[in-house]
Amino acid sequence: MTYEMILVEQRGAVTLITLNRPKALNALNSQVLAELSDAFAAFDADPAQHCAVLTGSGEKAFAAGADIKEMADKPAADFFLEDFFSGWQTGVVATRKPWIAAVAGFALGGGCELAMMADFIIAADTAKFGQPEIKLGVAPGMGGSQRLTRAVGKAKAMEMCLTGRMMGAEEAERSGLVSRIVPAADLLEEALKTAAEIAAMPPMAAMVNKEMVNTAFETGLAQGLLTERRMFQILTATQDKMEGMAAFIEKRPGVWQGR
Ligand code: CO8
Repeated sequence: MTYEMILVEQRGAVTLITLNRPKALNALNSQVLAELSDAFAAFDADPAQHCAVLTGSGEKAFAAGADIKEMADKPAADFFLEDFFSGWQTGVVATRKPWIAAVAGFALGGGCELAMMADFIIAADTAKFGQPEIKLGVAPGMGGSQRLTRAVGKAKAMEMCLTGRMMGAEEAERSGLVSRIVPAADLLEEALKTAAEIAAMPPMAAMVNKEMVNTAFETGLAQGLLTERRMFQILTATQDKMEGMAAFIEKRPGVWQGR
């Protein structure tokens, strides 16, 4: 697939995906979704790629939301019949390998929701998160009301959804929405460095750790603890577990097979 709205490059074992519609503040339309879905599927399928970073082009925005111009005249029945926005679940959230959102500037509406689809968010000090859909007469449609509430709790999520107010980087870190804040000039370098660190881990263990933490986010404690134990037990059957423990005992770095 030829990409027009995103850029994809490989930096060693890290795939860097950049939303590339800076004039529209990287607004997310159907073509962006199709291209992102293709890029994430290629990343997941490539045995040499182990972590990805998604970021926005331009300093102003990660993404200013779903493309309002694409939705403005669309009949309601089409939204329903196309199951509009469901492709984000199958095309982006379904990615099995770990990926990081590197957010500078606006992450609004679908942009905030896309960032929250990542395994974690590293924010520039310029980042601003918000769910302003109410001002357009609608509501979040790509997970905002659900993931934001789980991430920052009911009080802040409710206030943000009901007023559309934005949350700056410091409040986002304090509230648990982002893992950490870095100066805007260092954002990409820091995100790529963290991704490279993850990419150097035993790959199956990285995928399982991702699945476990997501299970904590998405299910109850009893189910989560059972899943964790079973996944842990399954990982003990991997060559990388034998290698990892032998390497520790022999005081040398592990060499991973990815199985
Ligand atoms: N969609 C399309 N185009 C956009 C979007 C967007 N979400 N955001 C910005 N743009 C475009 C502008 O139209 C403008 O284009 P042009 O130059 O051709 O007029 C260009 O980007 C630059 O934007 P501004 O001139 O507005 O830049 P400012 O610096 O003045 O303002 C803001 C920046 C505050 C970010 C402002 O652009 C803004 O408020 N954008 C919209 C934010 C928003 O409301 N996002 C939520 C969108 S809805 C959504 O994401 C989920 C909807 C769920 C609906 C479910 C339906 C079933």
